[in-house]
Amino acid sequence: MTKHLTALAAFAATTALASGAFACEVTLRSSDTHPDGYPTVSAVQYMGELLEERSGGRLCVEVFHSAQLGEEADTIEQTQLGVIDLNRVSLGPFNNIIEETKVFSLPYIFRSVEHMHNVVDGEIGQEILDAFADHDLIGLAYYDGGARSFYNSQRPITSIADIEGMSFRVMQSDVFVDMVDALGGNATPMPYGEVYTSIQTGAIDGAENNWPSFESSGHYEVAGYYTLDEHLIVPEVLVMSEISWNRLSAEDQELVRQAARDSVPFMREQWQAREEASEELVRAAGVEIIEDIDKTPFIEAMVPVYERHVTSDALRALVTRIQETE
Ligand code: GTR
Repeated sequence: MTKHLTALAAFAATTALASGAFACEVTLRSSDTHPDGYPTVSAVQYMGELLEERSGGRLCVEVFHSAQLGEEADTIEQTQLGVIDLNRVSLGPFNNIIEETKVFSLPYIFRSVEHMHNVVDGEIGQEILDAFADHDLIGLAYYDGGARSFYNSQRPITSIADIEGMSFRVMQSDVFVDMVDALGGNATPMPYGEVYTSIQTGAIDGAENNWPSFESSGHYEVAGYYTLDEHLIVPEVLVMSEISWNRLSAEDQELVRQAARDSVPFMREQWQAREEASEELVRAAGVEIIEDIDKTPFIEAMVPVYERHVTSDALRALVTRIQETE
């Protein structure tokens, strides 16, 4: 009888597993502004696969891409409140909330993407992730966001003089407002989802972003000039709501942390491939690309931005350590 029951139970368990009835005790809802197939979206989906596999199907992730859960600044608040569990966002929109994140958002703070990797993969990167804990968030991992450059609908920008009087959308961070001001332009902080129409209707002249965002947002259709001044290399970040985090056991928290870490190399590969593909598509569409820009005057123009935002000994020390990192 017992034997019979055990066999039956085993059968039931197999069928239940196969039909997914035992799957996903916890489903973490994750937000992303980008469309399906974008490297950040794929990376969090991949992280979810790792998590599901390693938890025996108990812990799952569902990615709500294409800003289905809202624009970044709003989703950050929702994540702090525990309405959204996971959020993949640029570090930029955190600047006005978590002071330490400003150092990674300073123009030209990173000499190259490789330099950025060396910093975020090391102690400084971890210290800044840890700073999220004071703001109801758990910093899990950094993803790539390439280098950001200016694009506009009006004219080729070949030097700072061309920026004079032009208006650019920036992410909602005072650092970026001051950055555009320092170049003689007018900055308009606005949600990502409003940029296309704003350029199209002439409400603003342009914006700034990396190749994959310039392409996937369609902004290249309305802004025909892209100047590779590469003023920002802002990493992306994957954060979790502390409220959702505290609902997990210590073991499950570690599974989440590790899956996030393990999604980073996957993300970097995806990113590189997408950067190339996006660049190819934008060039083929006939956008005028202004390359070989002399960055020195741009870098020099950023002194007031540093003076304005690097205001404490702690921030100054972070900037020096970043600059000293190979
Ligand atoms: C993208 C970034 C997004 C978002 C967007 C923006 O490069 O991946 O998270 O911050 O830029 O400019 O709002």
